Amino acid sequence: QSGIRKKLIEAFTNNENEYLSGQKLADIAGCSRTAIWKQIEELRKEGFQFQAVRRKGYKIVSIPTAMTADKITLGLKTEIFGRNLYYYDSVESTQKIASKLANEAAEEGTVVISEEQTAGRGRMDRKWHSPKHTGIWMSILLRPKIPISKAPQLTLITAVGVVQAIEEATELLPQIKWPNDIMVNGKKITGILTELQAEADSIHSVIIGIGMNVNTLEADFPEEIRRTASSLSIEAGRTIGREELIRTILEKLEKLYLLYLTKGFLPIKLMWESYAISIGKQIIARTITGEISGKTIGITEDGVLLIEDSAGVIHHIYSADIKM
Ligand code: BT5
Repeated sequence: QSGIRKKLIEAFTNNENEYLSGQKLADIAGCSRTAIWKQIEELRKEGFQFQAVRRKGYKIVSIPTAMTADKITLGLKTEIFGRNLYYYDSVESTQKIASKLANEAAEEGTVVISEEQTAGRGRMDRKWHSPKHTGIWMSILLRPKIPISKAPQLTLITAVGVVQAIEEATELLPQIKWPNDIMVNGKKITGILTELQAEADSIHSVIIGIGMNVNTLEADFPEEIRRTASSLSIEAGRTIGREELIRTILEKLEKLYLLYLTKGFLPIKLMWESYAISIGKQIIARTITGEISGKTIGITEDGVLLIEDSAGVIHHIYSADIKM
């Protein structure tokens, strides 16, 4: 296996701008085409990116580049966010590590980043696809002194920060789909997961998870999300440096978080609304108790979505998936 792998990498690096057919690669490596195909899938999982064209074969697009904790923190202009940073090559989920750190009294602003997650998760135990070297898989530990009922605001604050960071790093115009999706050209680029540990009504810690597809290629996405997901590189047509983007996200988020702690949610609500896609649109909200369809009329001070149905009844939506 490792012999095939070595010969494959050699063949691709010696023929950088050419397509190599499965048969040609099989000849070079002295194995079957199935073995080549399997090995290419393996390399893809590790962050190698290939372009596959029918009848021509494969071309290597990029080799994986790992970040380092130093390259991320160098030049980071924050006081709290990311001052304490844990960087991993591969983990099950950065959320899991961050919540363990929270219990070990890690300080506010602690950040956990991994090149890959083998069990990345979304809301309600859904899967979050996190292939190696292609994205930003990051969790931030916060300890805000706010009541539990206000915790959903943190998802909205994060969404605003992520949008601002993407706007600074690219020419793209990202939009927020309530509550936790960042979309570009109608496709999901980033998902946010806010998890909290609390006792009675006091928050012990909040872990904010951000999963951002940065340099993911279409082929990196599993079939079931290929039509709904995209990455910054696909939409912008170029590779985006992840380290700088992480710094920008942390800087934007810290500013918004401090603004929130001193001035409350209102200034953030206004920014959030200016980025929201779904306001004023006819949608279907799928909640745990059933579906509600109607027109979105905005969010409340607490970040709750308001939907007006055809009978004019206004529904408060605390948690749902939105279909437009
Ligand atoms: C989310 O959940 O969108 C929250 C995702 C949070 C991921 C971060 S990564 C760092 C931290 N560590 C973790 O383990 N998680 C956090 P939700 O709204 O439930 O959306 C999940 C759905 O998005 C899945 O069911 C798929 O349909 C789709 N999906 C999965 N992976 C995706 C990807 N990479 N890009 C776009 N869509 C994806």
